Amino acid sequence: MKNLIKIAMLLTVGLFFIACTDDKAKGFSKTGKAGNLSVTYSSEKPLVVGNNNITVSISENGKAVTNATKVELKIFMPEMPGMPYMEDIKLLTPSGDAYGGNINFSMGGTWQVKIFIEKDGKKYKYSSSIIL
Ligand SMILES: [Cu+2]
Repeated sequence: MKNLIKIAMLLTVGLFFIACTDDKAKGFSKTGKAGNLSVTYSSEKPLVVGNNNITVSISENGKAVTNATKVELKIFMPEMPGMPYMEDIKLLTPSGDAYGGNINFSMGGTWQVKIFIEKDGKKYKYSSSIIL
């Protein structure tokens, strides 16, 4: 009986630990289409007001696109009553099979996200939005 209690306690502590670490590890990721390209933008950490390290991975027919000539990330918030238009634009740099860069969300709210991709002389645009 004592052993059963011990096992139950260990399991409880173990599950609690897993739940906590899982929560901390939970970053951000969103996927969509830009023409025939599949685009994912993600962050290892949850998105925050301020600086965020964003990774953009692109694939075509299930294969990673590593030869894009340009990958640009733009975030903006339209003008609102009492608030000017805000934006941040970054040219992303190749990093492994993806493209990375830093983007700054200057405040909480809904941000429009655009990713402009140029590849083999063609231009693609991915549109998304996030709520901070
Ligand atoms: Cu605003």
